[in-house]
Amino acid sequence: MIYTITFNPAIDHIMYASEPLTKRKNNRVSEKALDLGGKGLHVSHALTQLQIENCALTYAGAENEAQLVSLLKQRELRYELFLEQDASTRDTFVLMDSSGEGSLMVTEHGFAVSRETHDMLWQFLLRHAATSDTVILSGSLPPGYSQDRLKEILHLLKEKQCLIACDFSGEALRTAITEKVDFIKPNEQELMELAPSGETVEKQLSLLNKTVRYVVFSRGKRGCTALIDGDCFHVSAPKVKERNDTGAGDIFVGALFAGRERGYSWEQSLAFATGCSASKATKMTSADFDVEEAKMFRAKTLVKITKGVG
Ligand code: TA6
Repeated sequence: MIYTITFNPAIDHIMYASEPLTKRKNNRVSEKALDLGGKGLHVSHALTQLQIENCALTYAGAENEAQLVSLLKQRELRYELFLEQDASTRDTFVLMDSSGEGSLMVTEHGFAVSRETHDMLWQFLLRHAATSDTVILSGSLPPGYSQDRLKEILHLLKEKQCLIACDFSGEALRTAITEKVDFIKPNEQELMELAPSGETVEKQLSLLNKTVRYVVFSRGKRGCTALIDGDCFHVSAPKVKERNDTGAGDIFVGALFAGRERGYSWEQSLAFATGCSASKATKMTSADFDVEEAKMFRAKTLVKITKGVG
């Protein structure tokens, strides 16, 4: 079983302006959509689309629970909500235009999670997580959610010997590394924040790989570099007509672990994930991708393998 954990879910309001977005002007929306927001929920969407058994675990605000549940059901996710009373799940606004220069995302902080609600998640994992499970923790932490609370979750999952994958940034990413999780996926900004200036990317990745078994360095439309058990995979992404890059990294993570669940090699899983992520970028919403289109993009993905980091 794969569990995803979303500490800070969101409701994404996606708006498309037919003219280039301009400050000090009333930019008219020609298309809009609502979608699930929060990285772990997107990972679960990818796993569900790919028929991989999974359960999305997420904190949620009780005030607008119905809105989030409606989106979870639309995407046919299996989920467990850990409700915070007198709180609302945050909104994210994703603005795009015809310029093709990517999306502009504006995200609220979200609600503070009480000790009681945190304990509900911890108790659920104590009862249900098993050694053969993969647990994917993604996205930002809620306001005031301490690293100690994150460590409580990670320590429990390590005691259960689950495979722990973290798609975090900032302090949470540092915690994941010091806690020696199994997988991280830093992007360029996150890698730069992690390591002292002047270190080459290859050196930084090698150092991380001494602590974390699987390190995937995400370069967005330029593909990724993955260090897996001493091998280095350089993956180039196919060129696509981008509509909305939001969620592409999350779909990559979901498809990567879907590939592993299907018994694909790491090389095959990385290429498959790249194809799915590329398909997502061609869609307007935060999580849609087309499985058949992904296979076509996968065929255009190149993977070069070198021993160590070359
Ligand atoms: O990765 C896409 C996304 O999950 C959007 O859906 C939006 O909700 C935002 O990122 C939330 O990011 P955060 O890092 O705060 O979890």
